[in-house]
Amino acid sequence: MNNAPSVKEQLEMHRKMVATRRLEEILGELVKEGKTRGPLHRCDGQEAVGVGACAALRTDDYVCTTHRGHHVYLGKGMDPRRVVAEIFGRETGYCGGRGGHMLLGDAKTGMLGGNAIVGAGIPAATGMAMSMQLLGDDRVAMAIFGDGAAQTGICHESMNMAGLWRLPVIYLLENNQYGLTVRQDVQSPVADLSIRAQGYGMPGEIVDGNDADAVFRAVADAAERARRGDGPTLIEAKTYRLEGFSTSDMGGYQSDEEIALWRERDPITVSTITLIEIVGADKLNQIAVAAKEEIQTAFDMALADPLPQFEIHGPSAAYAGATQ
Ligand SMILES: Cc1ncc(C[n+]2csc(CCOP(=O)(O)OP(=O)(O)O)c2C)c(N)n1
Ligand SMILES: [Mg+2]
Repeated sequence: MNNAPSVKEQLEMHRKMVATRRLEEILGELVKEGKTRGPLHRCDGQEAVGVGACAALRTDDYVCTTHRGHHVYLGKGMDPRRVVAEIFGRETGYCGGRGGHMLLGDAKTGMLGGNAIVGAGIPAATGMAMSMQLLGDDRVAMAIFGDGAAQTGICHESMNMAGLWRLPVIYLLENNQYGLTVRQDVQSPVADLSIRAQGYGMPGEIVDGNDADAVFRAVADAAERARRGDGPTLIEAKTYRLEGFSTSDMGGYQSDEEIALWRERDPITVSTITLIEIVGADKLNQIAVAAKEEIQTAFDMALADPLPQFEIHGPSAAYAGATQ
């Protein structure tokens, strides 16, 4: 199959990766200043997975992601201002400020949810694919999930069912090498989790998760297969979590050499090297400046937005106004 992205699509992926990185950087700064509630899970280094995968799908295709989903939110076309507003609990956020950074969703862009329950997006996307099959339409569902989530029982049950019923679902395993502080080789007896696909009667493949073009091609091929009724695919995107598990991670379990090696293969560097040959440095620079400005504006606007008003009834009313 020949589903390579066009130059226009490559540039749009580059823009969204730069925007996601800036979002993560600003969030990191605000966490240090104590301006967020609770820790956040940053996706620095993994942008090519969410952005590349969503670029290969249609708006009406459904995607479920994880607790580390900012690249997927922007990748699927959500408005950065409303994403930031949700992270900061504002009324203008996608879920009226009730969801927070792990639980954003938006039916219009087909982003049917991040999820704080590890592995929970896998059966959700499988069920969505089942409804698409029953409705007889040509949409696909995609679950993006981590290497830790791949070890859950529900992952096995979902893939088994999808293989049996040839559901139009794409399982995109975002293997960032760690589940919390546990390395993947301590979690699993096999190095390449994609080989499990054979046991579910579906194709399995490994892609370079730091190369947005490679992720795009693999997901576009899988979507084509699913739309013509040939069932699910398991794609394992090998990548790396550059900023630790969460903003409260004390570190110490990832070696400096390992981090340095992956920093050299930063997805934005990979995409810059490809695109500089095609469009030149000036054009890329303009795209980066505009993307960063868009994110700064999103923060400026969202943080000025109002908090939701709650009416508290019953016994909790006694605590209304208590500081947290
Ligand atoms: C069902 C469930 N079990 C445990 C947790 C606690 N937990 C949160 S993230 C995480 C690790 C997830 O690892 P992985 O799937 O590889 O995702 P990553 O954080 O690497 O993106 C765990 C165990 C949880 N949120 N939900
Ligand atoms: Mg992981």
